[in-house]
Amino acid sequence: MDNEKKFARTLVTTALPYANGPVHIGHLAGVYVPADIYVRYLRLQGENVMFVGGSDEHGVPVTQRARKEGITPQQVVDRYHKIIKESFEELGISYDIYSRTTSKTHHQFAAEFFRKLYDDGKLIEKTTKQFYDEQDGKFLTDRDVEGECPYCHHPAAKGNQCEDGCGRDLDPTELINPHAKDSDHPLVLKDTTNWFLPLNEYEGWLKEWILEGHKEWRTNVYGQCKSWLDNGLQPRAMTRDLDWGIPVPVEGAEGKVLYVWFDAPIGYISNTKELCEAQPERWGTWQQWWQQQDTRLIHFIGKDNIVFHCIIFPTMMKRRLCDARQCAVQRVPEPRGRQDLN
Ligand code: B3M
Ligand code: ZN
Repeated sequence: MDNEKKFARTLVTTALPYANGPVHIGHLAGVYVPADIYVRYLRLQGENVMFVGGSDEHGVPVTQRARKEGITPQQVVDRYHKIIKESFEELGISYDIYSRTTSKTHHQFAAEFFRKLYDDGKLIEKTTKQFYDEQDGKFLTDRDVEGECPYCHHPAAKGNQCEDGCGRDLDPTELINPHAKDSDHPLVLKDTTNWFLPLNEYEGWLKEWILEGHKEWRTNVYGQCKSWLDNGLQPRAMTRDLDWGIPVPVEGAEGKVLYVWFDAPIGYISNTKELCEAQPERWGTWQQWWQQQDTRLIHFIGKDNIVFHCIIFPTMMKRRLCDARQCAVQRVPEPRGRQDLN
């Protein structure tokens, strides 16, 4: 593995499971046990390794669970974070830190991360049309809209993807007979402004960095990245009209939060920070782990998470932490079996 280069430290992360249910055997077999075995192996080799995990406590999966159970999102994540953390402990997954994205450290760090991008003019402000439930007075996220798939005509495609049909990525406005997932409230399309990460501006860099620089990535990971890059990248929204999440730290952005796929990978960094601040003599600083050329970064993820870890997060990092990501070598092991992490 990466034999050509000597690294001073290795940071291993595991996908942050949504705290909307317990972890199951698929998660464990596909991500957490392999990561733990790998980390234990590195430790036995005398390597300086940090093993970082945590719960992903924002996003629609949590709000959906809260709605289903008639409790608040905070109650959902408190319940499941505890259950998940205890499962990992009982199983002997040897994390150096297992934290959560509702932690104060993470909220502050993710908000600052966004704010720096915003202040540096690295985000695009765009107004788009989103489905709005006038009865409840709120926007629906793409996943909360359902309808018939315009391609394969599956009757219950989700607004973001035809998950149980042809698998295509969708825009909710493409759906035939769009309606709210959990109610029969009529929907209207309404303008809303959000902030986008211009992935397209990074296509050249990503092509070089991934397609030339990381030929050692697992075949399916490399292949999926190549297909994304060949199809051309579009600006991607990093904020959402939702009431559960990290508030967008910009004046006039009330009622908007950071997109969960923006804040969750930042969780790897804020959890590193939390650990470094708790034991600086043992771990040093988070910057050493995330911004130095001699750090090796390895993500263990599910296959649905490839684009976020290989394209979006690196672009965020490049924009925010300058060229750090160019230095940290990232490997994404091929997930085994289905990791139904959603
Ligand atoms: N929680 C999605 C999933 O569980 C998401 C992973 C975040 S990793 C930064 O599949
Ligand atoms: Zn379809």
